[in-house]
Formats: sequence, C-alpha cells, structure tokens
Amino acid sequence: MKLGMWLDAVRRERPLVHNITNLVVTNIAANALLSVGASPVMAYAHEEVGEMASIAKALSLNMGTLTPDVVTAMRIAGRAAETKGVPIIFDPVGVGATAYRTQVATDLLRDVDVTVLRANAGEMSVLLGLAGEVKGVDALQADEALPTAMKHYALASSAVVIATGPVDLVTDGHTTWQLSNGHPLLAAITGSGCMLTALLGAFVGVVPEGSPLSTYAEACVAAITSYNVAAEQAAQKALGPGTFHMALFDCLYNLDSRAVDASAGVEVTGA
Ligand code: ATP
Ligand code: TZP
Ligand code: MG
Ligand code: MG
Repeated sequence: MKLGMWLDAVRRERPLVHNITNLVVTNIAANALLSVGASPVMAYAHEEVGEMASIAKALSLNMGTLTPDVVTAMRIAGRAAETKGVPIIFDPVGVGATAYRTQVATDLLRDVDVTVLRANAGEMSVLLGLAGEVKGVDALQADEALPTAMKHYALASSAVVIATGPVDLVTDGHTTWQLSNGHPLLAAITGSGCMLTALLGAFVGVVPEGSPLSTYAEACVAAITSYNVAAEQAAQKALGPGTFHMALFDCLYNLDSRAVDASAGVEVTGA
C-alpha cells in the first residue's frame, strides 16, 4: 500500500480541519496541522460551529477538557458535518476516568455518525466494554480481546476504529492494520494522541467523497505512519521531551513522502 501519496495530497489540497479540542493541546494541534500542510481552525461558539463544520473538509472532536457547552458545540457541529458529508473524527479522551466522560462518549457515539474513532488502547477497551484501565487521560491497561471487539464495533457502526500505543491497530471491520512505527518519547509529551486526532482530520479530509470505508482506513494508516515516522526522526535530534516536541513539528514539516513508504512498518490481516 502506498502511504506517502496521502501526505502529498494533504500538502497539495491543504484541507481545512475544524477542531473542537481541548485546552491543553489547542495550540500544538493547530501547529501539527500546519506543519503537515493542512489548514486548522478552532471554533467553539454555538452560533458558528455548524457553519464552520459545513465548510471544513473534516471535523475533529476531542473530549479532553469537557464542559456542557463544548458537548453542545460538538453536537451542533456534528449534525452540520453529517448533513454535508464532512467526515467526523472522535477522540474520547479519558473515557472511563469519570462517569461524565463515559456518558458523553456513549451518547455522542449513539447520536453522531462518526467516521473515525481514535483512542489509546486503554480508553478503547473501556469504551468497548472490555477490561481496560485509564488513569486520567493515560492508558494503563488494554484488554487482549481488543482487536476482535474493535472489528465488531467497526462493522456495527461503519467506522474506522483506531487504538494507539506502542503498536497501533486500525480496522474497518474487514481488514486490520498493525502499525509499528513511533517512539516512546511520544508518551513523554502531552497531547501526542490529540495531535494525531487532529492530523487524522487532515488525511481523511483529502479522501474523495463517496469513497468506501476502506479508503478512509488507508488514509488513517497513512496519517499514523507519517506522524510516527516523523516522531522517529525527531527522536534522533532530541535531548528529551522538550527538544523532541519542537523537532516533531520540524520533522512533520520536512517529512519526505518517499521516506514514509521506505520506513513504514505495516502488517495487514484479513485483506
Ligand atoms: P495517552 O493518553 O496514553 O498518552 P494518547 O491519546 O496520547 O494516549 P497514545 O496511545 O500515546 O495516545 O498514542 C499517541 C501516539 O504515540 C501514536 O502515534 C502512537 O503510535 C505513539 N506512541 C505511544 N506510545 C508509544 C511507544 N511506547 N512507542 C512508540 N510509539 C508510541
Ligand atoms: N488533560 C485533559 S486533556 C489532556 C490532559 C493532560 C491532554 C491529553 O492528551 P493525549 O494526547 O490524550 O495524551
Ligand atoms: Mg499521550
Ligand atoms: Mg488521548
């Protein structure tokens, strides 16, 4: 599978990605999108989120610092995106940590037609009713039944389902991709998952409308691999989390699409 072509498409088309994200990562998510060649916008007012989501190429929803106002903004934006066929990415940050987060995530997934669901493996385990564990926003433990549960959920909801960690799993219910790129320093900075959730918006934002779910899954595989290859390059320049963080933007900006294909660690099952 050619992955680098998706990065080229993002740089060519510069998709507008509407983010309703959290207070911790707002700036770095916008910078990650700019570094990869996309166009970020953060908009929260109930008065404008519907309009913004309808002109965007993707809507990225992130539950990191929830308030009732943010939840309403997500619902209004989600409805507008659905009406216009704009793909929606959802990151249920910290689901399972509190009853409120679990309720919001469950309700949103029931009411909004999400195209891509991304969480760390602990959050995904909790969300799918398995024996996962989260501590605040960090994964503590995933369930070994996770890959099968993800496939079932993907089929039932017609969504791409992604669980990240040292190894990332992506499934559309038929095919599962196991991705081995990345670096432990990603777990040493806050927002590494949230930046990825924003970047998924850029990559699914260039999928031609009307494409099958498998094409959205491929774009997600390309997004994760591009990000994780950039992280591997950044780690080589870094002294620790601080310099790694800065180098990550530089490496995303300078990432060669051929290097993505050359370094990709992708295992496919069920194709
Ligand atoms: P957490 O809250 O546990 O940090 P998260 O939402 O930030 O979770 P992660 O699961 O940490 O999300 O994944 C974010 C990115 O970091 C992904 O691209 C993933 O592949 C990568 N990653 C996380 N941990 C590692 C690791 N130990 N080695 C390599 N890559 C990793
Ligand atoms: N608290 C609420 S959101 C957030 C923190 C620390 C950022 C979480 O980012 P990530 O990418 O899920 O680690
Ligand atoms: Mg993290
Ligand atoms: Mg997270």
